[in-house]
Amino acid sequence: MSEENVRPSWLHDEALGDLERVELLDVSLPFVAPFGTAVATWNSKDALLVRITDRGLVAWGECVADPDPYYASETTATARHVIRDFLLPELKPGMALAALLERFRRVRGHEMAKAALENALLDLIAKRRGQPLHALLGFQAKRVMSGISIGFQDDVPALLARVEEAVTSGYQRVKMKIGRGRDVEWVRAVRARFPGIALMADANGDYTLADAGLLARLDEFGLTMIEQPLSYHDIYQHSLLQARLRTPLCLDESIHGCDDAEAAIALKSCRVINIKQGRVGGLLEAVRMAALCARSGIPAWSGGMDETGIGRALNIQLQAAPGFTLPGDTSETRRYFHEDIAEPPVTLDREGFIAMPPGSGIGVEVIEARVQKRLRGRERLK
Ligand code: OSB
Ligand code: MG
Repeated sequence: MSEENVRPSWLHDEALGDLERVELLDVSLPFVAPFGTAVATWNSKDALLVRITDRGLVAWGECVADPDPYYASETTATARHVIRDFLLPELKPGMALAALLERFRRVRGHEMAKAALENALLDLIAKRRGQPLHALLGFQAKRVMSGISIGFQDDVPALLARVEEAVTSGYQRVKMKIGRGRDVEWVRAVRARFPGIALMADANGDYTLADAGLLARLDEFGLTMIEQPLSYHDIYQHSLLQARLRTPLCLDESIHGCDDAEAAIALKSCRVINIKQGRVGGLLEAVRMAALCARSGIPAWSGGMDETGIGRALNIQLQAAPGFTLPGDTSETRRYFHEDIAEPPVTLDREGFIAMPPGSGIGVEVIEARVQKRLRGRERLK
């Protein structure tokens, strides 16, 4: 929350009420091209959506978990289980959102499940008030910076072509994936061809401390940061690695909330933090993390999980919060999908910025007919 708005009534006092209908929808949207990382290659976005209907309003949340546990331990199936059997049953008619979130604390972990439900409820509250989410959270609309995350390509020429396309499109920062055997020479080739661009590399946890010497060879390329070089659950070893590198490290997978961020900052495990609202338990924790980073002098940016238009809109609304000082993984819709489930699509303006979506709540309109077309399963919880 913004400082002047720390105890808003919509959060602490107003009852969410007896919601008419809550559903979980499984959708599968084919990607324009496969997305390859050190841990997996995904051909489609298979997402679990939360859909709430109440008194003429429809609110949405998107769980960022994948069907597999390769990026994170949560999956769409564990999120369904936790939302259905542990989170939603805590919601009682007289309860305000803050009280519900307090009950969520009893459930250990499962931040992606919590985020999906919290975000859908925030969308509902914002729509009831006729406000966009950034305004509900206390922030002014602004254009947000753009960045692109380019997955593994078959060879260096293909990678250079993708980077070229990104630079021409106006993206303000380019991220490339690295991993064992696809690192120093790949980065060298991109840097040689594009000496001036803001370039970073994401290893998705593919290395160990024994690779410190190899990772130090990346120092000569002036990367803005190396993201998550070591294990997905490590904070301490990253501090040892950071001490041996000139290039700033950025943590992604290891950070599940403000406590982890505080530990990483105190240990000097990283100099930058990737805030994914879906990975840290929702928009409210993400806003608190951005404020923590700002207070600590740690630049932060909004990561992505190849979301549909719903999650993408949430990530854009979030970036109205101060603290997001670097371009994130917020890219145009057409890079991911031939046809998304929400309108309008995300596009870059002439200076490479992205506008807040126009409507209330998440700000985009979910096209139910397109959801229907991509639907793989539907479960009514309430
Ligand atoms: O590590 O940041 C990551 C996508 C899926 C899972 C993990 C990651 C990513 C990305 C792409 O890098 C981000 C995006 O374009 O939404
Ligand atoms: Mg990452």
